[in-house]
Amino acid sequence: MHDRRTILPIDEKPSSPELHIPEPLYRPGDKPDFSHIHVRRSDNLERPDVLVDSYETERHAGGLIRVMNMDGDASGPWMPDISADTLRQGLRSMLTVRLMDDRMFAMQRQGKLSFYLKSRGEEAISVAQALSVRKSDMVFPTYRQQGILVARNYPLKRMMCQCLSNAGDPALGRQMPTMYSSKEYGFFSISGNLGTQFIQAVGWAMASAYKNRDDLAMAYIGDGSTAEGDFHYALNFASTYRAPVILNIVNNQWAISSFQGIAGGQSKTFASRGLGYGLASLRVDGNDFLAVYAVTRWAAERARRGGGATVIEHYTYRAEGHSSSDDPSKYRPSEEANAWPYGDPIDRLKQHLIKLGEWSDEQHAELLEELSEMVRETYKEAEALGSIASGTGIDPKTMFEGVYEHMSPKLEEQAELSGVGSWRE
Ligand SMILES: Cc1ncc(C[n+]2csc(CCOP(=O)(O)OP(=O)(O)O)c2C)c(N)n1
Ligand SMILES: [Mg+2]
Repeated sequence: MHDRRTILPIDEKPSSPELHIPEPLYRPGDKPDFSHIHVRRSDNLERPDVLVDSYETERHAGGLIRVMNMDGDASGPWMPDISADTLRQGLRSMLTVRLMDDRMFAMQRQGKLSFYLKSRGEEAISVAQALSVRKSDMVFPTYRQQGILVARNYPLKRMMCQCLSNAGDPALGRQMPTMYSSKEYGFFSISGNLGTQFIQAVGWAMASAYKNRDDLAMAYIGDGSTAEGDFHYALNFASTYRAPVILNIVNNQWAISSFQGIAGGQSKTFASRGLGYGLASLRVDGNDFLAVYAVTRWAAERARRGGGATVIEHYTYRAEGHSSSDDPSKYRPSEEANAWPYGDPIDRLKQHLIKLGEWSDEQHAELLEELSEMVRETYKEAEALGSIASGTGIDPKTMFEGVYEHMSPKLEEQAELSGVGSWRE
């Protein structure tokens, strides 16, 4: 049922049992060619009633829901009802994320922060989804959805301070950079342990339903992390208890240096996994802002009307290295991101707005300048509060506080030995 053209083809035709080790199509030095991925306007996938039986979404799980073509024209059954103002707001948030990512990555290279993770190429997913659910809905993100905080107007300076592990960091340097957390903004603490957020989100959604609330949870997982047990436990519980949760799989083709085939992506789409658990499952062009917005609205309405969870696979491409600790030139051709047939999400939304007569190249250039200046100035203010290069300004004593009501004797001993003080009576 699924569209093989959008999955990496299996070239070899085995004649006897042999261990299949999936290999990406291209390695450094190869010329990437994705012409086997046939980019159509859409797969003529209808927009079913939100309370449709899950098996009615089989074609949606195997195909690809799209609204915009590569020239920025938008049409079809999934065309969302969205104002030009909201689209411009989305564009602004996506650009802010990209500029902030570039700035923070550069500062990591200068030794001001220990680590950074960019989301280049994936900004439409976090931003469009943040705009398509309510602020009271709880998000359980991975480290690549900084766009949700930006779209929810979380202070950029606070994000930067967390990355700098300085006195303005709400986590007081206890978390890794980019692992944000904010109850007020409905942004559950990011966990470095992959996969955990899926089960946490389902549990939160079950509690929401138990209390007869119509708040939903929105969870994220990467293609690679779907190979973990947590992914499957979460789908099973979500299905059994009809939890109001949106289960997003961000298939950006890579899990650090492992390509998505290693997580089983060569034989079946990631969205199709939801069908086996009786969950509505949709696969969407993750670089198409309008399509991401539309499928999320559909899934949110389904959840709020008692239809339970939806699995959404966002088909996209991680346009840069995994993190500041990664060197992608070791395992994939450097031109691969440019060869990706679904383009860049920011360019595509910009093009669409221009086609609508709601934007221009001049306005875009002005916005870029305004946001670059804002990011630069905000960073300066953040760095003035300290960094790992100049001193974080955080009292080392805080390392031992805020976790346990009563410190264990072992911790007390460690605190004393490290010279930060004594908690003993
Ligand atoms: C349980 C666990 N296993 C392994 C890791 C190391 N690790 C961190 S990120 C990553 C790759 C994840 O890839 P994917 O799920 O596709 O997400 P992406 O980074 O592409 O968004 C790995 C293996 C980890 N943090 N936690
Ligand atoms: Mg990935």
